[in-house]
Amino acid sequence: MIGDLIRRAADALRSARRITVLTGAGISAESGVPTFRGAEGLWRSFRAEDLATPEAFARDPKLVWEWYDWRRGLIAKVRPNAGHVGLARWEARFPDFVLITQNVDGLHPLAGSKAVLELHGDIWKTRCPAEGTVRENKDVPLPEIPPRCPACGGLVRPHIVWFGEALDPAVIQAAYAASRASDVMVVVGTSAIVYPAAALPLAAAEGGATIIEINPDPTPLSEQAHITLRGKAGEILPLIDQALD
Ligand code: BJW
Repeated sequence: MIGDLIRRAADALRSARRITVLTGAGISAESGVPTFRGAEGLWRSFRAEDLATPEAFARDPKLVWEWYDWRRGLIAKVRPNAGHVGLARWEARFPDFVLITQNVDGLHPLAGSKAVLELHGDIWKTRCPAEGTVRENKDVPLPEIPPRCPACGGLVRPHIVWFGEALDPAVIQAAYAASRASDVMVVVGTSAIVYPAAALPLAAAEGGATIIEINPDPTPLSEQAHITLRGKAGEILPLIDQALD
């Protein structure tokens, strides 16, 4: 049964001209990065309102940065898994391929993906709200919490899109354009409830794309998916890759 679905997914990919992939926290789960929702998700132990909103940062920047410092320490220890590596291979294999991720962990680039649309930012960058300057910062742990801008001395924030904040217009526009134009969209490891990311597969479906979902659990997208592969990204993506050869 799963073999038939893998073959159908591989056939769809082989005959597609434009392929778009949208990933979420689930693709990094097998690397050891916690997801947000679900039994062991971050939102079980932490309140998003206290940590992932601009209001939370204005109220208590130290608390917010301590949480990010902890997550950065955790992510620094892990490696990309077979799912990330499989998608990096697809970028090299398919001439018209776009990878969109909601993840901020940087594991796609680390696996070798070169062009990644990072919808929600990058945990390895800081932004100075006063100057708008974005800087790479890979210090683990951070030597000073909260960290300060080396130029103006003001507080910097994580370069991450929090709830209630707009996504970078250039990034979300590119993501919509790729989604609408795609013949196949593969949606991997996302609960598909956070907007506007969750609207991308819907835009792809409206544009006539075949939607393939890879997730061990059902999501609000599952009913609209044409091919549903119930399983872990690190197992399913290599199987599709083998079926493509
Ligand atoms: C596996 C697996 C394995 C497990 N293999 N799979 C429309 C309707 C309702 C609400 C809204 C709406 N439009 C906007 C909103 C508000 C809000 C929103 O969507 N809220 C919903 C929760 C209802 N959206 C926003 O606020 C966005 N901003 C916005 O819309 O601004 C408008 C605006 C315009 C102009 C001016 C100003 C404002 C911003 C959203 C930012 C989201 N940020 C976060 C937190 C960042 C913090 C951080 O990382 O440090 O990003 S939320 C969190 O959720 C994180 C993720 O990227 C995002 C998505 O989560 P994801 O990736 O789907 O993970 P999980 O945990 O939910 O799911 C994991 C999945 O993996 C599960 O399905 C598992 O089964 C699966 N899985 N193991 C494969 N091995």
